Amino acid sequence: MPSRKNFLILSSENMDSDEVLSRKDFGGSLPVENVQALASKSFKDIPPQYLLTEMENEELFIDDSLQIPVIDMSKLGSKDELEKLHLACREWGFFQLINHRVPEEVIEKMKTDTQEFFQLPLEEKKVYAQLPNNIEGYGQAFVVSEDQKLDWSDMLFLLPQPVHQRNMRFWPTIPTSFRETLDKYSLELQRLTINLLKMVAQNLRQEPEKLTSMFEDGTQGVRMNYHPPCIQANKVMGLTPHSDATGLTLLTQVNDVQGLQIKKNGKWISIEPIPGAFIVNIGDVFEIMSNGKYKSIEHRAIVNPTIERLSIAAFHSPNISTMIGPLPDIMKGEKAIYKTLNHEDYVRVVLANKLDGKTTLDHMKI
Ligand SMILES: O=C(O)CCC(=O)C(=O)O
Repeated sequence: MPSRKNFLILSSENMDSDEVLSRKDFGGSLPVENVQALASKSFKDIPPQYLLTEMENEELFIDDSLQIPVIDMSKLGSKDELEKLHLACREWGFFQLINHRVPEEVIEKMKTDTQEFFQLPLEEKKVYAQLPNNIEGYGQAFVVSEDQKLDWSDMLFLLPQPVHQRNMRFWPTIPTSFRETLDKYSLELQRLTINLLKMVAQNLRQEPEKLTSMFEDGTQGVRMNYHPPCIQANKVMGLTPHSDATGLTLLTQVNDVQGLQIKKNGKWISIEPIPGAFIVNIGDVFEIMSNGKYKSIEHRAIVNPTIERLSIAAFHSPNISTMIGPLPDIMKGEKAIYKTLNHEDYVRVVLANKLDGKTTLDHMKI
């Protein structure tokens, strides 16, 4: 059996890329202009596709008096911390996770390799550009029509888990450590997700193994976001308001530039990341599985007028054989408020729509 490290190398060298690409595809995103390149040009007016409408601009009311809960992973053996986690998932859908045991050097290396990748000349990054009908690669996600509004950002999206389905075609080789770095980061975050789910299961009165088995061999997508600065930052959006269509997201802010905001009681709250913590959020799949008990919250990323902003979001979903619907054990006889779909059909619903608030959940409501 090849070791994990060897597997990584074998994947990149031996996989026939046509073979990988001919796997069941779920559609992709239309190609759009590179925003980093656009932002480096001097232009008088921001291209109209990026301009927020007046209504979107009015919606910028921010309440800075609140912060999301902080959960200490090392205390989750105690009833009080477990209750705090339950409340965070129910009332906030977002929390910061400290003492999570992912080694600091693994996180820091992931951050520096991501920064180095986005600093490469455009032509070098384009080697990993998205291809038609494929969601992985360098570009933008969720562009489904020629005339939709665009985000002021570029991204590199990869699917590191399950390992045997990795498409190394899109994994950068510069910086030279990138592949190994992402391999380590991906594995640590997958492990952390499973450990966190064991705690979540206790709170939902679920057998932990029943829940975790759905996420073992599950899908993990890692999206590295790059938001260039914009002189008229208040006229553009780094990442459109959306909820995550997946199960559980672990987010790292790469550099010290604030930008993430979440919607609470109709107002936007700016998140202040705690150094070393992960920002965790409940995704739509979890809201569906918990039949609405846990909340998948709308969030967005705003742009800084003078400094670039980078973040890394790791999305965790159940394995592809899991049906997406309310879990019978959690419902205990109550009426389902969401439909049940097979996972592949669910992914198609997600990718057919542009990123827009909670549209996926609207499609899934009964
Ligand atoms: O950049 C951020 O802080 C948020 C990223 C995010 O929401 C996403 O990638 O889906």
